[in-house]
Amino acid sequence: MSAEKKISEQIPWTREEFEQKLRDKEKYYHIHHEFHILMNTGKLDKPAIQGWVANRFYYQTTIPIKDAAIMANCPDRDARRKWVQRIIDHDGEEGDDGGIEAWLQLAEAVGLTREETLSYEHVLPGVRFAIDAYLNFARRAPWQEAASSSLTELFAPKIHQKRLDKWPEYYPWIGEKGYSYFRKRLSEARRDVQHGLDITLDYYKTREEQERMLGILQFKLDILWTMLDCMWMAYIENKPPYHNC
Ligand code: AHQ
Repeated sequence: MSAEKKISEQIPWTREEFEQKLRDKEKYYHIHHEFHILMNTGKLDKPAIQGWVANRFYYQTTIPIKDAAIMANCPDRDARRKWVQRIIDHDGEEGDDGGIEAWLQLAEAVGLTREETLSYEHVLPGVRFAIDAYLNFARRAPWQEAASSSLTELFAPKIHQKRLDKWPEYYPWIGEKGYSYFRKRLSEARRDVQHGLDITLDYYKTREEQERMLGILQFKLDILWTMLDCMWMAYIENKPPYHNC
């Protein structure tokens, strides 16, 4: 390797360059997965929408547990004061039933019962493995690494807006109460991303550490993409695990 190339690979990116490297990962975001493309062009049938809602419920209920794992590893009081809001956003508090309840409203709005959604009976094995991998990473990783893995949400407001824009036209059978979760996340995701970015841009100092962060973000992008691969097999190919056994 030439001396110039080796040195250039050691110079840390500036905060602006590092942030741009993170944002350049948008091309791998699951909004580009064919399952979401079918969803947002009105080509999913009701069982596929119901399957997505039921499987994503396991993701939604895992998020606050993941965030509590980050809190448990975080000795920084100021960071915890901000991070705790994520748990409240999902679990709710007096006067606000929170995101998990809003997702149950979405489940009922697409024709699922609360009971079958809460039972996780529709959760596909691969979806469970992907989500459990995220939780287990957050439990073991340094809290800053786990915090920065949430930065796939850099790209989330656009995907929530797309559902709000497209679903009423393509899926008029979905009840209005199903939309509150997506509306709620538009502002919450933007606030979360600002805090996650501050932690990330401060924590990773050397070029090697910054490159590691890109790998962590890719790991989380892989989780989101893999979840939809499993749903594609089950609800588009109609080949869920053991379909032919
Ligand atoms: O509804 C979502 C949510 O609450 C979160 C928290 C955050 C995290 O901590 O990893 N990520 C996330 C995401 C949510 N919705 C996903 C979607 O497609 O609706 C996107 C997902 C993310 O981008 O990580």
